[in-house]
Amino acid sequence: MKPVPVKKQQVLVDRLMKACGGAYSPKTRRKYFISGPQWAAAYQGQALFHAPTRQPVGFEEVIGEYSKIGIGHWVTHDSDVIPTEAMGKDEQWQIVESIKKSLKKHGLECSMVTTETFFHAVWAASPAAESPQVREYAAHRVRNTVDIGHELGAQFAVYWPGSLGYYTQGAVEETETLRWYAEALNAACERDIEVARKKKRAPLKHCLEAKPFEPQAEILLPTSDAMLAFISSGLLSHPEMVGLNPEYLHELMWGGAPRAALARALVAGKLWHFDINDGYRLKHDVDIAIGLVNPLDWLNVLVMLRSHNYKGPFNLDYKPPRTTSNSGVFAVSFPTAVDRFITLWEMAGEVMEDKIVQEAIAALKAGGPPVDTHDADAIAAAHRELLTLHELVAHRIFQILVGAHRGRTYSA
Ligand code: GLT
Ligand code: MN
Ligand code: MN
Repeated sequence: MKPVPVKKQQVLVDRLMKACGGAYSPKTRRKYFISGPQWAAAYQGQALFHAPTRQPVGFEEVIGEYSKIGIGHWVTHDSDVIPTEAMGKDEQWQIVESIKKSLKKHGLECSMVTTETFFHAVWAASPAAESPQVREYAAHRVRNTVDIGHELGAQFAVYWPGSLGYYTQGAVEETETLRWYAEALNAACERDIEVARKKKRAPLKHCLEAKPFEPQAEILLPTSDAMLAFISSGLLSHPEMVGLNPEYLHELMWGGAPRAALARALVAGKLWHFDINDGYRLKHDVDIAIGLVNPLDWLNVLVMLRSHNYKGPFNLDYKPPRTTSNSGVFAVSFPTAVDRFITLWEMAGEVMEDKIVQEAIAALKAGGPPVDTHDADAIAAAHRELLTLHELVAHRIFQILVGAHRGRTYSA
């Protein structure tokens, strides 16, 4: 193949995108509770060892492009759209007004708002720092996010306390820091109760998001399980208002099984919001798009969520790779991520309805013939053949993933 002139590259990408086929219409995409973060589309590819590879984009463009794709919900950090120095001031409310106009114009809803408590220098010692001034400022920022959330019509607020921790031990006393962090959440919940009453709206659902490493070296709430313990620790004044926003990759990062982490959130009644993406175990937060690394695991995750009637949002918290261009973000990254999600979601429905899977699981639950239930050897013998079904079910789910259940074969 000849070198591709710069002028022709975008056309080539568009043509191959079309050739991929299998895209859902924007109308179909809008039927799912999928949200697109401002920060994901606006991510410029920068990192500690990486210069940006893309130009900045503002909320107008992101909302407009999400609308064209068929992403029905938009989410944001306060600081993604409001300069830190304008927080809580008149300028903030002017920006919020123009966001409202833009959402209305493009037919999107804001489903979630989140406070940035990790980027600015003020958070160097975390939002629950020793200095009461920092903590008062943190309370101000989360209260302000609650105000913005209600103004934009959001249902959820998310908190990612990734800077709650330290690099060096000694100065930070962990129990004290956790108490101080709880105070910030309490401030948010108390403000929420007030504003919701005034505006005659339901209070927001406040969701904690864990990540096991980054940006602190040691993190005080590193997993969703740690957060469940924190919610029921007695430190929160309104634990019923606080739940979880697990992120698929963040559970993988510490070596956990995302499905099991979600199960623990489900049985606690705290699975309220879900960040969807993909990546690798025991690596940094690579935020790859859903299904590009672990499609089979994702299929199983969605079977679980469908069978538990999860109705919360699926938030596309992933970072388009640095190799993708500005136009590629909206032409390739987001539509393909949405379409893989929908495909996996619908496929999960097929798994649930599959006669072979159903019969195998029913048989496993029926068990073997009655034997003495105090006799381990007899019980094992009574189930010897039946238990092969575990592997058979896994194989069947793989067949559904690759379409082999419909007779599709893969050979020359
Ligand atoms: C940050 C983090 C994400 C969180 C965002 C919400 S911030 O990008 O890595 O996983 O969801 O604050
Ligand atoms: Mn996330
Ligand atoms: Mn992440």
